[in-house]
Parts: sequence; C-alpha cells; structure tokens
Amino acid sequence: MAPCCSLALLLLCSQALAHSKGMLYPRESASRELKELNGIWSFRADFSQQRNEGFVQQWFRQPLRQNGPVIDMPVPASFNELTQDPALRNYVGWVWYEKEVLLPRSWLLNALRTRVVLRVGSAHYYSIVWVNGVNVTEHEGGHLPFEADISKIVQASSGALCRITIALNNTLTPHTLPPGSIQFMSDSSKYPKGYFVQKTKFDFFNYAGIHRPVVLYTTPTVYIDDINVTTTLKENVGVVRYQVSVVGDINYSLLLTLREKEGDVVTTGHGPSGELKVVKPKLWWPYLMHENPGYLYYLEVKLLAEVGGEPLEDVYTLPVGIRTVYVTSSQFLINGKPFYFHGVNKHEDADIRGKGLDWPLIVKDFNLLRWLGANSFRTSHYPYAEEIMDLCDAYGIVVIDECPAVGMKYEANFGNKSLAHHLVVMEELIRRDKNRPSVVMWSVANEPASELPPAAQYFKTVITHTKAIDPTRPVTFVSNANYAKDRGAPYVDVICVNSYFSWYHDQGHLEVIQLQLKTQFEKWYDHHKKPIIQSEYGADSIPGLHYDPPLMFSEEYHTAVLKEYHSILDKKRKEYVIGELIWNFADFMTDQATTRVLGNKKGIFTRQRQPKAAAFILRDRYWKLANESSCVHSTLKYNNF
Ligand code: BDP
Repeated sequence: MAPCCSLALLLLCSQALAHSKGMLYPRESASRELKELNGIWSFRADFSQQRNEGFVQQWFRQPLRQNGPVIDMPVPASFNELTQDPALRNYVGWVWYEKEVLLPRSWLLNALRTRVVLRVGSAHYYSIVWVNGVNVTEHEGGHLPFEADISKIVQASSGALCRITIALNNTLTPHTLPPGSIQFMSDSSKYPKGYFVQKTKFDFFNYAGIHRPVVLYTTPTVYIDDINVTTTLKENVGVVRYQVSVVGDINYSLLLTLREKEGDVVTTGHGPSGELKVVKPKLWWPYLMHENPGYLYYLEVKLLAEVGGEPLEDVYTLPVGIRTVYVTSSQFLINGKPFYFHGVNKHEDADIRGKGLDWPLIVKDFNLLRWLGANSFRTSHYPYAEEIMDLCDAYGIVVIDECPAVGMKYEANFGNKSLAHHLVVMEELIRRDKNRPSVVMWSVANEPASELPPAAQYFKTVITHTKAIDPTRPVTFVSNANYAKDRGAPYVDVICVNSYFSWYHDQGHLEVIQLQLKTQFEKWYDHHKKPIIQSEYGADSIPGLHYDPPLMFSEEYHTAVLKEYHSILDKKRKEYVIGELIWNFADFMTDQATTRVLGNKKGIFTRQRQPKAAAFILRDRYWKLANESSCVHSTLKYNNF
C-alpha cells in the first residue's frame, strides 16, 4: 500500500468516530489528578517502501525497542529538525512513538470510583493510539486535542507499568485539512523507483510530531464531562448562562460557585443549567482598552453523586470572562464599544522544535505582543495550543480562531468528504475553545479558492453549521479572491481580506499601494456592506539588509510598504475598516522555493524574536491607535516595558 492509500483507508474510520462528549482542559482539583508524559519518548520512522511495516509486524504489541532500533524523541516537538538525517526532515508516512509509564497504585485499585484518561494535546496529522497493545483511539487532524478512557485496560493489567504507543502519519490528501497530495515520480531516468513527494498549497513547513503535551489524568467514574458558558450584559448586570453535562449516572447534584480572582464568592447556583447574575460585573476587556484587561472570574462546578453506597465528588474550575460581542455593518463591538483589531498573524513555529509547544517561546511572544501594543491575533492557519489560548484569556489578547483549512485551491478540496471533515473540525474547535472570552470570531478557512462554483454551497454549509453550534460569535473566512467573485463572502459576518500590493505584483512600485488599497476596500464594502479587516499585508525583509531608496527585501522596503498601507487604513478605519493584522509576527519555516530564503521573511521579528525595523514602525502605530480608542482616560504607558 502506498502511504497515501493507507492513510485514506484510515480516514474512513475517523468519520465514524464523531463525538458528542466534552473535551475539558485537564486540570488538577480535589477530585482529579494529573500526570504529564512530556519528555523523551522512543521513536521510529517506518522507512519501508510502503510505510506499512509497523502494521504488518504489529509494532504496538511489544515494546518498540524489541522489534528494531529506536531513537530518543522529545514530546512535545516536531520530529523533523531534531536529527542530522535529511530523510527524517522530509519524511512522509507513519512514525511510531512510545512511552512506558508507571501509574500510581491508587489509580488502579478502585475501578469502581476512578477513571483514567489519556489525552493528547495535538499530534500531526493522523494518530492511532494503543495502550498495552490495545487500540484505544484514532484521531484525524493536527492542532486539536483527543483523548481515550483507558481505565479498563490499565486497571485490568497485572502491573502498574503502562505502555503507550502512538502511530502518526503526516500524509495529506485532497480531503485532509489542510489538504495536500502525494506525487509519485515515475520517470526512472530522473527518480529512483517508488520515489514520491508531498505537495501542498500552503506557505508553511508541514512540521509533524506530537506537538502538544500528552497527559494522563483521573476523574471519578461519575464526572463533569463538559461545561458550556455564555455571557450577556443587561444594563449593569452580567448574566453567566451555564450548562453542565455529567456522565456516569443520572442521579447527582451540581453546585456552582462563581468566585472573584482572589477567591471571594460572587454568587452560587445549582443544577445542570441556569443563570448566574453578577451585579456591576468586572468585564473582560481587551488589552489596552481598559486598565484591567482580561479579568477572569472562576466558576467552580461541584458534582455530588454516589457510587457503591459511598458519596463521590468531582470538582472542575473554569475561568469565565464576562463580555459581549456584536457586529454591525461597519463596526465590531466588544462590551458595546467599538473595537479596532491592531494585531498580528502568527504561526506556531520556531527553530528546531518546529511546532512543538515551548513555554519560554510562549512567554517571549506574549511579552513581544504587549511591547508592540498588539491587542489581537488570528491563529493563522490552525488552532493554537490551549496553553497559548489561556494567556490570551488572561491578558485580554483578542483572538480570531482559525481552523486548519488552508491551501484549499482545487475543486477536489470542496467535495463531500472534505466538507464532512471540515464540519467535524469546526465541532472539535468550538468544543475546545467555546468558553474562551478571548475568542471573538471563528475563521473557517484561509484563502480558499472561493471563486470556484462548489465553494458557495461548501462555505454556506460550513458557516451555517458553525453558527448553529455557536450562535454567540460571528464567523468569517479569510479571502484573497475578487470581491465580486467570492462565493463564500455572502455568508460571513466580517470580510477578512489579504493583499500584498507591491510585493506579489507591481514589484518595487510602492507608489501604487495607496490607490490599490483604497480600491480594494471600497469595492468590498460597496458590494457586501460588511465591516472589513485587512487580515494580511506585509513584505519580506532580510534583517540587516539596507537599501535607500528602498528595494525589495531591504528593511527600508518593508517599512515603506507598511507606511503606505497605514495611510489608507487611517482613512478607512473611520468608516468600516475594523482592523489590521500584519503578516507576520515572526519569520517562519516554509517548503524550499526560489522565493523563500530559509523560510518566509515577512516577520516583523526574526524567527529568533529580534525586532526588524518594521517592528518599531508598528509599535508606534499600535500604541497611538490604542490611545485613541481606549476607555482608559490617562495616556497608555508605551514605555512601561
Ligand atoms: C498569504 C497566505 C500566507 C502566506 C503569505 C505570504 O495566507 O499563508 O505566508 O501569503 O505569501 O497568501 O507571505
């Protein structure tokens, strides 16, 4: 079987695995314990011609080291850049990860009362998981978590040692998100027998591996499975509507306590659904819009049940921000006040760790965002780690939460199979991020070929589905199509447009930017009468490269492009333009190409997070914008960093 075929077979299973359960972030509590499995795992890439040796030889049946050589592989991390082997950097197919873990005896002894769950924060792209050789789950798609209840397996085994095996395939097909294809090169005068490459239409390196934390956690056997919170404001009363789902029994009681950050009780409630009222609430405000941005209350949910005649308790605490979001034909309102997105597009990308979660990098990036005066970002072009989203909630960084639908350039990407998977991905994304105050809008795709005929029905379905699951947030997708030919734009709440004037065309002609940008905005607005975000713009620059008058790739050209854009943005933001997101926060790795110099260099920071000249231009601008639009009376402190 060729790698793409073997993957395609597996995808059939995943459609059947649609879920109705919750995916609460694992948190320790009085009733829940947690064990992180980050660190060194055993690893082997299956280099067999068909990439199927692991399945033929059933590598999951015994420790991986017993059926061939293994290497050390850190989790979380991408595997691509960590060895000196170019074949692993460009590897396509199945790789195998394994970890042996000792479980606390207390987790195993009381099967009646303790549930053990294995959770993977994300793994790219298709995962099959075994525990002690038993298949426990499969999951399609990177960037989103999945989990399996492994209680029966570990509690039935004789010892406390538990072996976790994950087979992971990074093959992309026309129906995956993002899509891709395998090209077999059959000309034997040019390529060895069986030679193939993976082709994609997106502009970032297809890093693969277990990218986010893997944890084992416990819950009681009767447990809080999901919590759904929405907030509204009526005059000076904040209303927190909640819905709690419980699994394991139908007889239970639920007690809810809403607390201030410091622990003081604000109000209480009970039962699986209801409303909590907060008089004069401390609202969740975006960064720089208020002196106390990102205010979070804490909703403690306590479940009381009985198992085997003995009382049983489960406790889960959810951060809650009280805020509202509303879109008019020319404004984006947060808590009833016009909000202007002055922010960035990012990537989860840095150096040798690829897309692996990295705490120092996360903290540095948030410090840079705040230094910059950025109040928002788009999770281009896939959902970011929950750990990153937590900080957005806490700091008041507003998020446009994007799903991994990027590079959909062919008709084949708009068929029923892609659509069915796209709907599942939106369900998984909303299930994960629905309670986050920072998330103010869903983006269902980036630059799809939305002028193709099937795109109309496709986006109508995806957007309608998204709105049906979450009626509280606006929905968009990011377009680079013609304003009149875009077949998805009629269904969005906000128009998001990308353009690269004087970069991908009219190269070097800075003088045309203003006219072209003005035309772009006016055409889109006249046609759709919806607020517009400039969701990408920018230029590449090689740090340290100078040329004046500006030439492309110099830092001077980079800043000049930005300034031309800003002069039109300043006019149109007084009308219906509601935001600007620079492409990109930092340089990032791409496939090799004649237009890419060790990756995409449109970052205002280097990949090592040092500022280019463009960062200072943007910093001045963002702080000025913040001072104009903030509800804070005194001037915001630009120099506090
Ligand atoms: C846009 C894409 C983005 C690219 C950028 C670029 O949305 O992913 O990286 O262009 O070319 O079209 O730099």
